[in-house]
Amino acid sequence: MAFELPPLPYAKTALAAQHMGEETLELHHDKHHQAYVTALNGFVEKHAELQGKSLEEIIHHTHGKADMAPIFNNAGQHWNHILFWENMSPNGGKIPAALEAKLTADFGSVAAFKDAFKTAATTQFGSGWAWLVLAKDGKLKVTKTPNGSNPLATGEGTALLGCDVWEHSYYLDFRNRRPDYVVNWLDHLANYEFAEAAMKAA
Ligand code: MN3
Repeated sequence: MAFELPPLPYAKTALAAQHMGEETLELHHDKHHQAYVTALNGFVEKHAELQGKSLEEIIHHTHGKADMAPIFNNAGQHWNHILFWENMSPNGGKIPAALEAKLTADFGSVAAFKDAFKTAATTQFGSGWAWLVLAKDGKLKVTKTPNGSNPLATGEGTALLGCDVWEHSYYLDFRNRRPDYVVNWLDHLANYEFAEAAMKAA
């Protein structure tokens, strides 16, 4: 069965007050994410060994194989964006108690977590992602990945939050100011309730 673009979990105008405008969501979801899904389906059609595999299985199967890099990139980006849409909310920015306690325990403070996340997001050269993961040792960690990679592929842990730092995610709203986009994302867009639920489920 072909992979499909999931609908956004909110209206395209829902995040405008938090500085992610309708035009950004329209292009990012309807064009960029759709293009990854379309390309992935094209690869699956041509590669018998991918047929019947889940998205996660395709990511593991293609990760680190040079000849399968285009397939990995599109599968990774499909997985990353499914999470990204869920990782934002019109009521974003509010950190629930259990996650706040865990962030404080593992980073020293919520501010220290945000500093680490901002550093990861702004030092990812070129395109990529910044992540909050629950690592295998049970600690929360901040990581970054280039292009379409993610913590599922690298085995760095369970992804709780992923922030897209490709220019297409912020250029219309923030121009070249990636640091401002990231700070705003952490303070006003990030769905920490989703992150806390994912942490408890892991
Ligand atoms: Mn993107």
